[in-house]
Amino acid sequence: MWELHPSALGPNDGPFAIVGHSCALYPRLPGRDSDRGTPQSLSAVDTCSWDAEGRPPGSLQLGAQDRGPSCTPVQRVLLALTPTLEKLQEVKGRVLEALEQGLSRQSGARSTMQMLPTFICSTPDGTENGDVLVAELCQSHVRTLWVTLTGDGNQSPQLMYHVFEMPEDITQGSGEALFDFIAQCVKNFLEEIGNPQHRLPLGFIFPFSCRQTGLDKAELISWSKGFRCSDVEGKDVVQLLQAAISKQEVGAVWGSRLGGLPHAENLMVPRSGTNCCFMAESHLLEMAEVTSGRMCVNSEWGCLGDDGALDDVLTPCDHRVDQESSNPGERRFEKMVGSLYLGEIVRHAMLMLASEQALFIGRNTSILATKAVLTTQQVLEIMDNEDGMAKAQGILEALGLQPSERDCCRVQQLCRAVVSRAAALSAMGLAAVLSHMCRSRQLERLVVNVGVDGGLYHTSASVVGLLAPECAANLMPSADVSGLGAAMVTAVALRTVAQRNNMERLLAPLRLSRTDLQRVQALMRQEMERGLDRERNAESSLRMLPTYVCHTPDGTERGKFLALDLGGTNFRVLVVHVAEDNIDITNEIYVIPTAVMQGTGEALFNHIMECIMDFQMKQELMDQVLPLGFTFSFPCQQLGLDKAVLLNWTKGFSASGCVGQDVVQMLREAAQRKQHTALKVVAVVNDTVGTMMACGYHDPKCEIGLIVGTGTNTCYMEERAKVGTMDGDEGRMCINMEWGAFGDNGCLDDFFTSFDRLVDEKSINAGKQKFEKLISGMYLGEIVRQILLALVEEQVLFCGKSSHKLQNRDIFQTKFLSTIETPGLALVQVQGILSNLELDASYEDSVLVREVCQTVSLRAAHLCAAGMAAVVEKMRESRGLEQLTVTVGVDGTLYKMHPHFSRNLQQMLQELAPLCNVTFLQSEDGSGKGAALVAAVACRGADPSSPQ
Ligand code: 0WK
Ligand code: BGC
Repeated sequence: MWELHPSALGPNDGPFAIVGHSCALYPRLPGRDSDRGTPQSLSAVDTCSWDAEGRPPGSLQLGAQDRGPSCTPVQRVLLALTPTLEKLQEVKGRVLEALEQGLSRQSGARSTMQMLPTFICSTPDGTENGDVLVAELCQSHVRTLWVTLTGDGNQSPQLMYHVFEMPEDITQGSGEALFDFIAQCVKNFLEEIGNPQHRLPLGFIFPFSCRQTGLDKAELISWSKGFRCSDVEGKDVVQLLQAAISKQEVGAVWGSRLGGLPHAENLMVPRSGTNCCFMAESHLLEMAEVTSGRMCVNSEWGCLGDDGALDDVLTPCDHRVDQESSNPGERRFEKMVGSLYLGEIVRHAMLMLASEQALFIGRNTSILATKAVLTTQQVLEIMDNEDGMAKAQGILEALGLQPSERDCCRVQQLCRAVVSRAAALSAMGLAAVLSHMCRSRQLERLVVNVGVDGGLYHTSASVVGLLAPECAANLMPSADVSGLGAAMVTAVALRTVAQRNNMERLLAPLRLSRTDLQRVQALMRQEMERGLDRERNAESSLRMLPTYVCHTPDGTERGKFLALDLGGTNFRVLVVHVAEDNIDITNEIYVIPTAVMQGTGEALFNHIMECIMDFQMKQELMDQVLPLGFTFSFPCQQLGLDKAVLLNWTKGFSASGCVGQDVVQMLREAAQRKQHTALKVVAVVNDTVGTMMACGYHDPKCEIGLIVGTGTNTCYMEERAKVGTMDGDEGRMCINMEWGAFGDNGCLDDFFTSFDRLVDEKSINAGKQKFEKLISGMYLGEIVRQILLALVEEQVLFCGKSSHKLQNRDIFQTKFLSTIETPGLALVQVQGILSNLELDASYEDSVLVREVCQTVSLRAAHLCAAGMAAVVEKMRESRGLEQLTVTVGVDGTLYKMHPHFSRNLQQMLQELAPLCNVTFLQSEDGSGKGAALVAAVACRGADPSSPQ
C-alpha cells in the first residue's frame, strides 16, 4: 500500500526514534486546558472527583509539600511524581551546567550531555529543491521516503513512503544483517516507484547516539531502546549502510544522517526515547572546530542524571524501571520521559501500591511483575477525560486485576502524574536549552521556533515560559517531521555544499598563495629598481619620488610651527610646539566637501586658506607668522623642500587646474587672494614622509613611512647612491614610492579579479592607482559590494534577492568590514548592518558575508606585506646587510581600525622577508607633526636636503 501525503500518517505511525525526543509540561489531557498548566490535585485522586472543567482541586498544586505520615501511600507516590516549580528551576540550573560543560573540549567528557556536533550548519531557507530519498530506522520497522522539494519556500513538499516491518530478532542479530535489511528496503522501494535514472541523494535517520565527524560520517557510541546488533558500536554507520547498498547495487548516493523540522531551530521528539537538538553558536562547540556561524548540536540529554544529578527527582519506581532495563544506570532522564518507559513507571507504581494494600486490595497482582504489561499507549488512553475510566477498567480487567472504581481512578491519577512529570521535565530541559541559546547569542530576548515531533504529549509553551521567561518559544508540533526533516537536512546539505562551491569559485581568485605574494614582491622590487633608474623610470608604475628629506629627526628640533594635513579622511590644521622634552600639538579638523574636492583648484585652496585663517583666529595666531609644514598626500614631483608639483590626483580628489602646478605656490596665491600675510610655507611633504618623521622623532630606527587609509603609500630612506634619478650618492634620501600606482602599467593584471575591474572601471580615475584599489579603505567596501552582488546573482546569498540599496556605489563602507570582522561580534549584528542595506539576511548569509569581508581584507593585508617585503629587502641589500632591523611608522584608518589588518600584514611580512626584523610604530598625532618636524629641520638652517 503506497501513500502520497504526510497527512495520511497516523499518530502511531511506527514508534521510532529520530535522535531527538520531545516533552510537554502538562500534556494535553482530554478536556484539560494545558495552556493554563494547572496540575492535577492529589485529593481528587483519592476522591476521584474532578471540577466542571476536569481540573482536580488544588491540593496537588505544583509545590504542594509531602505531608509526611498523614499522606496516603497513593498521595506519597503522586507527590513524588510531581516536581515543584522550584525543583524544576533548580534542576534546570544543573542541566544548563551540564549543557555548557558538554560544549567544552576540556570538560565535555565529564558531562552527561554529550553535545554532539551534527555538522548541520544551516536551516532550510525555502530555496531547497529536488528529489531526496530517506531511509529511517524505527523501533520495529524501516520507513523509506521519496521527498520532492520544489523550492517554493517548502510549502508543498511531495512525499511518498513505504513502511517495511522488521523481523523480530533483527535488532538482536548482526549489524550486517540489519544494514542489509535497510538496503534491501531502499532497493524494493526504488524498484516499486520505478528506479529513477538519476542518482538520488539519501538521508539516513539513525536514532541512536553517534559521534558525528561530518554530515555523512557518524560513529555509533552505544545502542539503546533494546537494539543490540553486533559489530556496529564504534563503527561509522554511514559506511556500514553504504557497503550494504553497494551490495544491492542501488542507485542512491549519500546525503546526511539526521532529520529536522523546517524553520525551527530546535527539535524535540517524544518517541520511544527523548532528546533535543538546537542550533548552537559554533564557536562554543569546541569539538566541532568550526569558529563561525551555528551548528546543530545533538544534546543527547537522555543521559542526564547518569551522574546522580537527578537523584532528588528520581522515585523508587524510576529506580526499578532502570534496574530492569537493558542498560541500568544509563539514560536516567530518558527513562523518566521517553515513551518506552512511561508504561513501566506506572506498572511499578501500581506494583508498589498493591504491595502496600493501597490498590487492588485482595486481588492477585502478580501480573504486575511482568515487564511491559502496560504500554504507554494504554497509559494515554487511561488518561482520557472522556472514557479514561472505562479504558482503565477494560485494561486492568484484561490484566485480571478486577479493579474497583477507586482502583481505576487511582491508576488514572498515576498515569496522569507520570505523563505530567515527563512533560514537566522535558519543558525544564527545553527551558535550559533556550536560556543557553539566549545567553550565547547575547540577546535580551530569544524568539525561536521549536519543532516538536511525536504526539505523545504536548509541551506547554507557557510552562517553558515559566522556566525561561527571557525566551519566547513557538512550539510547532508536527507529524512525521523525521522523514521530511531528514529530506530537508539532505536538501539543505546539498544547497549549502553547492553554495559553498559557488562561494569558493568566486572567492578563489582573491585567495593569494605564498607564491602569488612572492611574485607581487618580486614585481614590486622590479618596479622599484626601474623607478630609481633614470633611464627606465618612465616604464615603472612606481615613481619613486625623491622627497628632499635626507635624515630623520635627531631630537634637536625646536620651535613652534603651523602644519596642514590634507589628503586623508580629515583635513587638519595644527599648531605644533616642539620643545626639548615633548611636542605639544593643538589641531582642528575641517571637512573638505566633495564639491570642493572635485571643483576648481582655486576654490580648493581658497577653502584651505579659510580653514587656516579660522584656526589661526581661534588659536590667536593671526599676528604670528609661524613656519608651516604642509602634508599634501598626493603624488608630487618634489623640486625642493617647499616646492612640489602635483602629478595627478587620487582618492576622489579631482580639483581642476592643479595637476602640474606647485601646490605650495597655489597655497601662497590663495593667501594672497585672502590678503593673508601670516603664512610662511617652509616644507611640503607626503603623508608617508610626515608619518615617518613623526615616528622617527621617537624611534631613530624608523626609516619607513606607511599609510593604509583612504589611500595607501610608502616612503623609505634609500641610499643616495641607489637613486639614479638624482645626482649625488652620499647619505640617504627619503623616497616617496607612490606605491598606490603599482601595476598601473599592467604588471599586476594577473591579480586583478573581475570585481577589482568593476571597481576600477566605475572609479573617477579608472586604470590608475591599481595597487591602491586592491588595498585601501576607499575601495575595500566597494570590492565587497561587487562580490555580494555576484553571490546574489548565483543564488548563494539572500536567497538570490538583492536590494535597491545594494545597487548603490560605495553604499557598503569599508568600516563595515572592520565591524563585521570584529572578533566575538554576534552575527545578529552583522544581520543588523545588512538589514540597514534592506537585505533580508539569514544567519548563514551573515556568516558568508563575514567570510567575504575576511577574504577581501586579508588579501589587502597580504598585498601590503608583499610590497613592504620588497622595500625592507631592498633596504637590506642596498645597505649590504645580512639582517636589517628597521621600524615602520604607520598611519591610516584601515591599518588602525581594522581588527586583523595589522596582524595579518605583519605575520605575512615576517614570512616573506625573514632576514628583516621589522617593527611597526603607529603614529599617534599623524603626519602633521612630521610636517612640523621637517619644517623645524628646514628652519634650523640646516639644509635638510644636504646629507648630514
Ligand atoms: C593620518 C595622517 C594623514 C594621513 C592619514 C591617512 O595624519 O596625513 O593622510 O592618516 O589615513 P586616512 O585618514 O586616509 O585613513
Ligand atoms: C596618494 C599618496 C598618499 C596615499 C596615502 C595615495 O592615494 O597618492 O600620495 O601617500 O594616498 O594617503
